Amino acid sequence: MNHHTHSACLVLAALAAACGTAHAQNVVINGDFEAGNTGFTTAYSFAPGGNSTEGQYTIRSNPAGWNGSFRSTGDHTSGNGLMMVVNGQDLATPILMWGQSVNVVPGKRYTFSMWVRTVVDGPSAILLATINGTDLTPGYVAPQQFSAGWTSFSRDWVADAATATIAIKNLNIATFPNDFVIDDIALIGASCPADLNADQQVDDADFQIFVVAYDILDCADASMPVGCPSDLTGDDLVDDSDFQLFVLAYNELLCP
Ligand SMILES: [Ca+2]
Ligand SMILES: [Ca+2]
Ligand SMILES: [Ca+2]
Ligand SMILES: [Ca+2]
Repeated sequence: MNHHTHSACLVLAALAAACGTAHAQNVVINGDFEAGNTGFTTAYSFAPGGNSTEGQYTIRSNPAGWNGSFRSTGDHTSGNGLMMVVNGQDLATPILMWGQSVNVVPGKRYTFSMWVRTVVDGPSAILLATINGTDLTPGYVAPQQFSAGWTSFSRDWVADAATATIAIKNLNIATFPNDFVIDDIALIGASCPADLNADQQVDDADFQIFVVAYDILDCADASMPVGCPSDLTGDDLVDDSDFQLFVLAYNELLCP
């Protein structure tokens, strides 16, 4: 492999740390709703004054008071911030509850996550996130009890383009109760997955680790290192598609 870019980057790093530091960043805008009713699209109806029917939502610091049946809870971010309060709709087909397009790095692995809390006891949200048309299965069935508190789920996704168009739907199409709040929607890139020995560089030492896993191939093989870290695409195989991602990181040398 060609190392001329490596030495250049090392010189820059020595001079000014110009090659960056490792930091996992959420690329979703206003995923915590602290900026209010902005930054996302939805097919639900915004009803800030109060809830009169299914299919409405608002952005509030407490679901109680918006609808007389909704329980009182703080948001997930801080306990005092804002959240999206949703009265699940009763249409035959789930509609877009929350959507946003964000910039991502092609080939990079991301983790999508969000938080939900049921505010009227009974069958509640079944949340499914879709990115660029790919369903991040399985959908998440929220606990039916308010007493379960805030719960979260996460799903991995490998960027197939420079833009991620995220669409979150509630698959529960029942009228009642199907009432819940959501908060802290996130899409966070893996900081440096090809750095297999965790020294903040992707170099020959990592390549030697990768090659061993590549020769084994199957993550289910007993001889594969625990967790199969060389499977950069998350398909339970260490093959050419992982090698292509590894090479991209190797050419960068330093972790972002
Ligand atoms: Ca919040
Ligand atoms: Ca409802
Ligand atoms: Ca390394
Ligand atoms: Ca793989």
